[in-house]
Amino acid sequence: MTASRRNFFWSSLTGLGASLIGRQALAQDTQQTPPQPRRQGYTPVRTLNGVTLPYEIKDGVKEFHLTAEEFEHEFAPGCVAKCWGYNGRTPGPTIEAIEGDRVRILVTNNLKEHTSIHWHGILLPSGMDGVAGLNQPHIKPGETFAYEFTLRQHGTHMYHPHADEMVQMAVGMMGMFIIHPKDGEPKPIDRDYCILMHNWALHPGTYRPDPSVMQNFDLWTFNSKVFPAIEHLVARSGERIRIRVGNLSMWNHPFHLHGHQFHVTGGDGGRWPEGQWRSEVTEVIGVGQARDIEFVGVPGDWAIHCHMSHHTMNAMGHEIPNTLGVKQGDAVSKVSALLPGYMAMGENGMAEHQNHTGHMPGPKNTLPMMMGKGPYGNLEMGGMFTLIKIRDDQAAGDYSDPGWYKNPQGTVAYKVAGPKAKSTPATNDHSIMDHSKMDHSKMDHSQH
Ligand SMILES: [Cu+2]
Repeated sequence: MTASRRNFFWSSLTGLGASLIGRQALAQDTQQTPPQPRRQGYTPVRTLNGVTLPYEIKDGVKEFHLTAEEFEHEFAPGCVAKCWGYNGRTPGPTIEAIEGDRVRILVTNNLKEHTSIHWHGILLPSGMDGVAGLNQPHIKPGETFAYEFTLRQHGTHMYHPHADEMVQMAVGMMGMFIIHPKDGEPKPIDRDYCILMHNWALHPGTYRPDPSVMQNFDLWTFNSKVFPAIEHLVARSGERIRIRVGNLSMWNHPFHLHGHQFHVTGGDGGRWPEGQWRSEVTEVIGVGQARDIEFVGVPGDWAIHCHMSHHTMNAMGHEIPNTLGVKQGDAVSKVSALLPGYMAMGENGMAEHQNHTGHMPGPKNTLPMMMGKGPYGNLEMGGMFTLIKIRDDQAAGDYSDPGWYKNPQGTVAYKVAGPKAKSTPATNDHSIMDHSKMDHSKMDHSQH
């Protein structure tokens, strides 16, 4: 991307408002994940916005089938790209199995170049490790290869190509491979979620992720979706919740959960003995690592996000003039007349930008930097951000959206003083109501 194009906040300006990314769009996506009852002594993993790969048992072997192919992927309504992945999706379907299983994974290559799959973190014979040229011949277009091995471990693992890896991963080829312990777990898990983190150089107005970018990415994703198109996590108060987080992006991500102290309980190396668990609120998930966090649910709506603040934004300019504290007067409108879609950083910050989406024209096929609405106003987030909604009355196994949390009376931050009559308002925000005078404990936020 050229420097001049980087000088614009393209992303803030798209004509697509956050309002379009409403509940209906989210609900459709949610339906892709079928209800998953507890079976075989473990709680099946739920892949946000994704699916689990079905299998057939043939001669005692669990046989899975992955097809590498190109397809159109939607990061959020209004932003699609030609991506590569498996079985028509990125990340590919989650492979789920049990320690001791013998698995056979058939891999068909429907790409126009060769590929292979490396089973990241899995103990197996050298010839099954998937590094094309080293462990096996490349899988050429139209060919199907079989990988077959016995699972000798449990834990949170990943899969990805090891042929033209930089390109193939940059455009979406990756997935998770979860192995449950054969004898169950001492502290059983009630909700088991998995998230695969990635980054994409999908420059505004383009339709193919750019594999050459090393640092300045446009989209930061959980399971190849950006907030607010990322499914919420849901749980019942007191349930034991695990989130398995893998990272196949180009950055390390400090994964942060609000409202709880979690334990880091394992990852690539399986579930650690309890004496090795660490109490944390943020865990850095390094590139190529997987980490499991576990916690007991506390009622509320709690944010879950990467703590690199640029990773909770959607596409933005990286070489923009910093105008914080600078009175710009009518300069912006004068520049806008010459350069449609121009916007500078605001004098008082950037929060006002979310309100411009929807009524200012922007480039095609990108997303506003800041999106999402909550019961009290704009969330001003994007990228690697979602919520966990924990409720006292959420039925076991029910993953439906319970609506916004009804805070008990007297437990919401409240205003005690306002600006003096003559001072300048801090923002020209025209969409946020003054919620401070309302008693939210009696409101039903599920209708928002
Ligand atoms: Cu991050």
